[in-house]
Amino acid sequence: MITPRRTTLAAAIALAAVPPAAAQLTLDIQDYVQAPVTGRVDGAGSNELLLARINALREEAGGAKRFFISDLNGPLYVFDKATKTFSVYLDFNGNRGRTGIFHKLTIQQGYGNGLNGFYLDPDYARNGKFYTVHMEDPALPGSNLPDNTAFPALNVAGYRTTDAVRTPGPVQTEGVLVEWTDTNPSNATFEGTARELLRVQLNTRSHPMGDLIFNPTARRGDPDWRVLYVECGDGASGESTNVAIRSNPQRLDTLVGKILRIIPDLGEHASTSTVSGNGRYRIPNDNPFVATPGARTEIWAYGFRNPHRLTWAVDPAAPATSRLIVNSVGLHTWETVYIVRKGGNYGYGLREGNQLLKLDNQTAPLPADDRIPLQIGDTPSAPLVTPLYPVIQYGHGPDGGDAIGSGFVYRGKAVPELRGKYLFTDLTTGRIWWADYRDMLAADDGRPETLAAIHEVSLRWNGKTYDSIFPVVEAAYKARGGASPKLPGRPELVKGGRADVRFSIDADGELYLYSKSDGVIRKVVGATTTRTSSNR
Ligand SMILES: [Ca+2]
Ligand SMILES: [Ca+2]
Repeated sequence: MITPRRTTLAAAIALAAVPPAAAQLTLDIQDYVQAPVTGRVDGAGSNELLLARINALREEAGGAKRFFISDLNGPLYVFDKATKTFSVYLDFNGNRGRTGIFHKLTIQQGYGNGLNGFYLDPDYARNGKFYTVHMEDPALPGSNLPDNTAFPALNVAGYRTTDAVRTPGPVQTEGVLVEWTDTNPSNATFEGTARELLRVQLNTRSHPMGDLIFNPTARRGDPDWRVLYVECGDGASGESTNVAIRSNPQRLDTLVGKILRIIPDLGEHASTSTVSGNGRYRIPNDNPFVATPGARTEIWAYGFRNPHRLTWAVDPAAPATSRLIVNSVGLHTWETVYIVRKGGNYGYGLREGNQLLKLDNQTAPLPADDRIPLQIGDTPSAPLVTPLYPVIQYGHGPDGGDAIGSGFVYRGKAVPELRGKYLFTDLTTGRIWWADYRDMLAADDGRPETLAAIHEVSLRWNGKTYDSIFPVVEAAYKARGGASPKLPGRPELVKGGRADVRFSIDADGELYLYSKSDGVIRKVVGATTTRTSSNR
């Protein structure tokens, strides 16, 4: 029997999937720079055949001369904008036969393994600090201490690892959060020290730990100043047929399937926080579970599958509407964007998108009593909490995509057409959509059936217009010598291969697109809106 609520939900999904005829937005994109090839052009292997696994582009506050660009395969570059040259700032890849820092870095399998996360301290220009997350395979040979042979200015004396935070079930990898302090932040080389802050066990190579972000609106003296948000994927536990680990994203005594909030610098906010159990960072007193017995106090929000991209949406004209936004890759049905609330339970692996996720990993309508028991340890307990739902979702298949990439609310000056719009990518198809940020705020209403409408973007590159960036990436992959007949990626994906494209922003809020498949960074340089009589 179909309840009225289900009818409403179905209608809402249909509306979200097919927005009414609207203006067509076309982005003008230009090639910006090609990253050095760190993969293999011969088309062999899995991750190896991605030409350069660019995974972050960051710029220091007030910066104008350089970017920091990371490649999952190991290098962290300083990129000189004037000369368009890459300098290796650090190389994390110390696998057998490589000269980088970490012998146990794992890069071969799992889309997000390697140097996963990188973010500059908001005060980097003065304190030289930045933070990285990389993935280690404990079974790989060698020490898990950093090796400074190739980077002798990295002082490793006194570096100590931390005990990995236990995750129930088998362990394949560990996510490692490290704080780096460069004693001279103004040059393109690293000289200084490093400090391991946190090490988290993950059940598989999928859905790792990775993205990091500071609140860009926080200023010295604010509670969020230099407070770091870290996302940790569920290690594929939430879809596991092993019921012993399936509840890991819901369990408040684990760090997987969570967004964490910590104060990395032990000297910051000392009077309003406590030192973590491992003594390496601080826990803000206003974290939501500091008073919950048995809960990990680092947790800010929970119940995620692969919340691999974090961004702060900032409207300079309305700072109070700033929100932390997370994009999470779905299982079989829904790709999602969430507005992150303190202490929120985002439902996975008991919900996917705005639906119930059953033990057989199929989705179904929400139950009449839409509440989930709090879980600490093996057994669910009281109290019951109502999960929070996406503000954007799109389905898998020809009308949608496969795996959501990153997104940003545009706050730059160069392309006024984009102001107030949240633009995001689908990793595999290379499709790009936008949503009105006000619609996203409105959809953050506790009602699963209300979602922000999304509108597909077309792209203009080298004088031609495209429905997605996929053919642009494919052409560049081939032009750079890539020999694989199809872009890398599994055949069940919509187009057979992955454009693997994500947005990033510079310090001015201008948008860039980067792809692992072709290793090219492109810039959004303009946009036009044309009125259409029907949606494409
Ligand atoms: Ca330096
Ligand atoms: Ca809603």
